[in-house]
Amino acid sequence: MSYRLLLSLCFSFSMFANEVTVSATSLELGGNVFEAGNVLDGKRQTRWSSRFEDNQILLIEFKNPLPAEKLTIIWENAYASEYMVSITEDNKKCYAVYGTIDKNTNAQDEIKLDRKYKIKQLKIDCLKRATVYCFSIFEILFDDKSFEGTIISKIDPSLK
Ligand SMILES: [Ca+2]
Repeated sequence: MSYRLLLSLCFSFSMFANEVTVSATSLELGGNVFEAGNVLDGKRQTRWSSRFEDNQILLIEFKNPLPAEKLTIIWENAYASEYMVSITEDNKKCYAVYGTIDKNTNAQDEIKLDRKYKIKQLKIDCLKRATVYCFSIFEILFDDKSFEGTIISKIDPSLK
């Protein structure tokens, strides 16, 4: 393969590769071990974990909108008994797509959306903890698939 061809292949790959920023209002003590981006890294053993307080937010922002009509949230034992999920497609209109006030098991939640969304932002408002510990999510899937691309993790206590 010629150097020029390789270069153009790399260039076109980078044009299509997606990038995501995952922000959380807090992390459990232990810092980066529990960073927010762990919910999209495709590994079932890594997780985001908040500090041990109610009302935490996880915000996922895709550089290129990700089309999906089903979300799967894989909770750790420390799940949310009350939480809400919302989506924006164009950073303007916000769609509340799911909410529960009586989740009583850490079983994964499979959320079928009412249509296919071009997800620009996905926000999970974790309102009430099921345990005295944190909110913790192993992985989030889109149409049963893991995200593929670059992941940036952030802590942003000012998220609303
Ligand atoms: Ca993970």
